[in-house]
Amino acid sequence: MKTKNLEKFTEQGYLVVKSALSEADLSPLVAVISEAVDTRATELYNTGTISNTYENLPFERRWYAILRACGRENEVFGWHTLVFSEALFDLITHPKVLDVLETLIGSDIQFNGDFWVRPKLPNEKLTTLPWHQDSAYMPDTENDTHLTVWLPLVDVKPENGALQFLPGSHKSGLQTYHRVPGETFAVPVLPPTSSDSEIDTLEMQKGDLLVFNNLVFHRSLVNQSNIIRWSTDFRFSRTGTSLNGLWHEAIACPARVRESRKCPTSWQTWRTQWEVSAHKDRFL
Ligand SMILES: O=C(O)CCC(=O)C(=O)O
Repeated sequence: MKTKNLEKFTEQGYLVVKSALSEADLSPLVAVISEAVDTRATELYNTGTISNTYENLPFERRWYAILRACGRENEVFGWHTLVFSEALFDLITHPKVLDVLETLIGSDIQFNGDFWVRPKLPNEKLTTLPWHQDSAYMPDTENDTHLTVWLPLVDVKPENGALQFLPGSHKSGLQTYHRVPGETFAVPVLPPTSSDSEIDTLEMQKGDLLVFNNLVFHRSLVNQSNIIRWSTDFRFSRTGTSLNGLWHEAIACPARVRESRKCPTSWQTWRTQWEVSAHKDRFL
């Protein structure tokens, strides 16, 4: 499994591991998100902004119903502070997640501090991301390996905002990017040339794990369904890889050490790092 994973990842720049996590592994984070939604619904109800808290709607529908009732369908790129929790830490440092990473980068692994929970709303422009390489948005990272672990919290199909990849596109290195008026994200000056047949559209079930590197081209399709495509993602690298003053460096921590193959960082330690950093004031 180790060699096969590595071969595929080296060739493609990404890898999907089916059924890597169980319902029980994911449910504590889903509970944290649901609680954040419930808190916000109660606040909006108490201020008279909404007349229904939609508490009977399922996870994949409730937040969208609340936003629609407020007249605010376009929300934010992702949630950060709202989901900061022990459940999140436990998932980031979950042995099943780190076991997959270990097959790719060895057993000295650092969590880079970068995490998001993404409520990708129906027909939302902000979260419909163009072709990009992550190093385009992470200065001075292109000569190192930075891995994103991406976990769907609902089943993902092309209709509800799947990710697409261009296999092997990492091999040409980081392209030049520029800003286009009206676009939120910088885009490659020369967009990747590929016929549609080369594009890999990833259908994923809840429990599957996707890992991709910082140079592979990928994009996020528009969510054309009427449910929220909830997902979460975290970034990692080999311990000691420079984070070059990246915005999340202050909440980076060791996630696995070779000797014990255990996580040497406790939730309490990570929470203290968070509390002294400016992160909680920076993002939703
Ligand atoms: O979750 C998404 O829709 C986009 C994720 C992505 O492109 C990234 O993490 O670089």
